[in-house]
Amino acid sequence: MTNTATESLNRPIDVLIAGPLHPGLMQRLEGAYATSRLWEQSDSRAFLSEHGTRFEVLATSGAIGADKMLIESLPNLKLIASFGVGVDPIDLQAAASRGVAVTNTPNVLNGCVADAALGLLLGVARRIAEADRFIRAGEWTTNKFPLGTKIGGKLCGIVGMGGIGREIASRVVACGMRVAYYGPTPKSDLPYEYYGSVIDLARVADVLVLSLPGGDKTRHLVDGHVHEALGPQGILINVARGSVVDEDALENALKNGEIGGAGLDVFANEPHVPSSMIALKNVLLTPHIGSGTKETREAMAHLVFENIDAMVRGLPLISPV
Ligand code: 8YV
Repeated sequence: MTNTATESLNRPIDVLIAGPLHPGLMQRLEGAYATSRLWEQSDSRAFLSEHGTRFEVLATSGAIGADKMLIESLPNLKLIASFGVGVDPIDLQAAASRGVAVTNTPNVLNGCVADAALGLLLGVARRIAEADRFIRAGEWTTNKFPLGTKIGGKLCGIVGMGGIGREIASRVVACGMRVAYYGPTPKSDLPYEYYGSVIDLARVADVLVLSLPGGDKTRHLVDGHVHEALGPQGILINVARGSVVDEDALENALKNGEIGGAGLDVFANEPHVPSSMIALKNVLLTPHIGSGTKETREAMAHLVFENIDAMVRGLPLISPV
């Protein structure tokens, strides 16, 4: 437990850090507040029952989350400040029923997640990782590398047209693609064609890019029927959440040539990726790096800190969920 001088606040406050966060954020929190690192406690349950009443703020992330048990073991909790835009591992209902506010880090990561989606799209269509392996294996001197797929002129179907989806749209348009999208409601300010179901969008799309929130409502939204609709030349890109895709069905679709290829940054059981998926040639895999640039992670860390600071000062939260 560290009790240190405060950076900029009106009253002492205890912050519980749920798990290892961005190092700069932890340093800043530990400099400004009385903090405890939950994951370093030898018996976290015993720690929470002894000290749970102290904490008004829980700092967590979209990977670590906050379940009902944790929220209920902090009776004076006022704010869950999460690092990341996705809040699917946070029990929002448990937080709301206890009057606990939740903040996340939207918008600051839109550009980098969209860059990662475009990288995966080009990587799959132009077989970039495969081409790199081809040279390293010394194959160029004896073989011709197989042709890729042109993305210009093709239709990119975006599932989830929030801040990230919009950034993906502008990037693929710059590559000469056409755009259509699916989401809960059409957006009147966008020139792209709207589809009322994922399967209808998959039928017309050459590439389907997933940039929607995870959680119960979107679980396995992309199943075997959607793969079939996307078709044998189709490419699936997922920068959203692994839970959105039926991973077994996707593996079968890739194996049987029901879809052409996939670029995946997120998985059902991170950080574990099934070895059967790793063995497939027509899939490009990255370890959840969508927001993973120094600049964006710093901006996310700053926003977490600013939300906590706003709560402490009694000011409106900057990015409430
Ligand atoms: C983060 C993310 O890597 O923002 C999100 O929802 O998935 C990523 O930006 C993650 O949440 C941080 O742990």
